[in-house]
Amino acid sequence: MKLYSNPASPFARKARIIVRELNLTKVVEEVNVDTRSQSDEVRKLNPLGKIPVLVLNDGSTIIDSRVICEYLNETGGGKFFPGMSIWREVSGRWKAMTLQALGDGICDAAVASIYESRRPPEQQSPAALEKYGKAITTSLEVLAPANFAKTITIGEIAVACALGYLDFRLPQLTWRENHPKLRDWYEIFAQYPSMKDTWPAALS
Ligand SMILES: N[C@@H](CCC(=O)N[C@@H](CS)C(=O)NCC(=O)O)C(=O)O
Repeated sequence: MKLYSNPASPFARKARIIVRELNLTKVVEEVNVDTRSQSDEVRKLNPLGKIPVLVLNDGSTIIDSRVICEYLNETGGGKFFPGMSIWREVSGRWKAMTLQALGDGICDAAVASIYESRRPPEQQSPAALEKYGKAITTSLEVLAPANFAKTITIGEIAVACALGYLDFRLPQLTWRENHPKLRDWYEIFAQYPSMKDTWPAALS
């Protein structure tokens, strides 16, 4: 399988963490692509022009990090998506999926805000930037590590990737100052080898 990704993408990072946690590194080859300079190539893989994209050995393609992560979890026999059956741990499953949606939503707002700030100053929308900023700060306020799962799920992975992305692209937010509990939780989570091995970096 080929995982088209980029070391700067917080969405691809979730999948790259799962690849490492489930020892799938020998069956999943990571291919770096740049969505800016290789946008035509990326659109051939995913009509939306976004990464990550997973291409299976038979040539079929899976898009969107949530779908890719669930496929990798199933392939590797993981437990990052609790309660796959409606008869078991149903609440755990929806909690994990909702936490993932919140972590991904922070990334959506952060990525959109970065794209907006790269536009020529006269074309930037202060209202849009304010909206993205509010989405990030309000979401951080509701993230309470006391409610996180004891066994790591896709939800905690998504939140950790979001916080890592804020450090990487929006360090001026200094999110730790207002969220000491989240800071303490992240400090421990960030020590996982799979987190260290997927630290965000700009694609050169
Ligand atoms: N919902 C998608 C979001 C993916 C996404 O926004 N990826 C960004 C990179 S961080 C991208 O490919 N952006 C290229 C573009 O929008 O042109 C997912 O979870 O996979």
